[in-house]
Amino acid sequence: MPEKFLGIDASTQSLTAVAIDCGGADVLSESVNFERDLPSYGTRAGSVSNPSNPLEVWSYPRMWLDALDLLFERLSRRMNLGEVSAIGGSGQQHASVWLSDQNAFGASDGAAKGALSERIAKFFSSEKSPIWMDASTSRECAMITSAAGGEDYVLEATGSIATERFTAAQILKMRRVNPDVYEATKRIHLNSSFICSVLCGKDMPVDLGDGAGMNLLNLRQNIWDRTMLDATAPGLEAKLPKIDAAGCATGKIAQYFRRNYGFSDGACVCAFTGDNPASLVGVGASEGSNAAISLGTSDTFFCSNNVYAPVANAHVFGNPSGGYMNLICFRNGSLAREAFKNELQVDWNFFDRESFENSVPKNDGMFAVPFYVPEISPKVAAHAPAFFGIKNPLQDKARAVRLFIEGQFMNMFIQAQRMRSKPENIVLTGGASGSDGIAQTISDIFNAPVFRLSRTHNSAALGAAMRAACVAGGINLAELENKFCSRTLFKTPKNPEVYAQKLADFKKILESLPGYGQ
Ligand code: XUL
Repeated sequence: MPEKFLGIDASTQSLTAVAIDCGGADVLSESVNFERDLPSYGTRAGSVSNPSNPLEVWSYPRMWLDALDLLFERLSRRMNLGEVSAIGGSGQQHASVWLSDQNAFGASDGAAKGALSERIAKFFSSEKSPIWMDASTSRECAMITSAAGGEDYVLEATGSIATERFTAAQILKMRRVNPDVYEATKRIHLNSSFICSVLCGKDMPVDLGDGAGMNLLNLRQNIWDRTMLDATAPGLEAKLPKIDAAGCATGKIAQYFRRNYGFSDGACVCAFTGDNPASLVGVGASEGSNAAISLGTSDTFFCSNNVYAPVANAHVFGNPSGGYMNLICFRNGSLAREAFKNELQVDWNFFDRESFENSVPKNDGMFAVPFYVPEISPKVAAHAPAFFGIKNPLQDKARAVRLFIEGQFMNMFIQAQRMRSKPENIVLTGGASGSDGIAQTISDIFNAPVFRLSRTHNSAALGAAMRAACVAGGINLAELENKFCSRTLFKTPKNPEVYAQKLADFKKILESLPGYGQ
């Protein structure tokens, strides 16, 4: 019975491996930080932005290759890589890698340790990879939408409206701005399928989880969408990898990794996915009515969903465990909470706990729209929080905090409902997930128990390792979740009835905001 599996997550800032031992429940992690460990590339937290146009953001695929060597070098000092049965993986979504030859990956054969980047970089038709932080393609989004026959078509076919960071807009921009690069390119990989192909020494497919982040994949039929291909660039289909529609494509690990890091001949590599779909698996939420809320710089809501229900300003991706996943990003997350805490001149203890102990949830006609910057979910113009039904909000600080947090999560609930998502369990992750007040408010608004993970690992890399154990090791997902994603109950609903009416009123307020949905 195969027991050891490796998950690799190629995120924006680092390359992380998580090894799981399904014999017991041991987990080992190792990571390479791009900025700290590979300073010669001059990235800040793994990316570079154009000083004369900060909307343009890229990274270097060559750096990712150097990181792969460094990661395996470090990992091989801590474990016997020969015992790994299969590798799964994930990558930051949307990033594209531009290659002049689809057979480039065989070039690692026979190379000595550390020579991966030198062998493969020769085949880059662009040394840069535009990444998800790039927002410079509004014009291309408008062009694609118009050529495809309108926003409704793009949304219905691909699960998202044309979106700046998505790969189609980045491809059209490359074709417009650097037509020579577009012409010279024979293969456009995603970060995920690129790293997977390197590990296999041959061209590997994209999966439905990451492929859905391109605005090119028809999510009803699981094929490249003819209309979207034509709306993006001529001859595009021939430049794209195949699609792993069944979610079970595997290859054998390339000779380079066997020879230099001791992987066994039989070790296989499963098609990689996006970091968000892999995280859905890694937090144990890819099956059943589970949702995860990640409270970070921006807040993210994601859940599995058997229904295909795309809406503007949220995304549908393939779920690695089958069906779909929904992802909604909220720009006004932790940064907004911090700005409001500073405005009130209170500390985190007051913001996270005391304010909730000194106020009660009430359906009293008082509301806060908690947006410091224009929000994307829903699309509204905003530059400061707005209060309704309360005259001097800043004088009752405890109530003001409660209203602010209620506003954030009533909005999240309303947006999730639009995607027909009504989770029965919620897993909280990220920096603010320890806040009692926030967790209780979420539990009341969603009328669902809120859990925290018992152990914290890189959830994308863990999810990728679990995928390898399922796909290549034939191990049951429920068994893996029991071992690696155990959760503890944090809060249960106490006041759900207060929010039933409050939510309906808050929805009307949102819809009346300037620029709503435009
Ligand atoms: C999702 C997105 C980000 C990246 C981060 O659409 O752009 O979450 O996947 O790596």
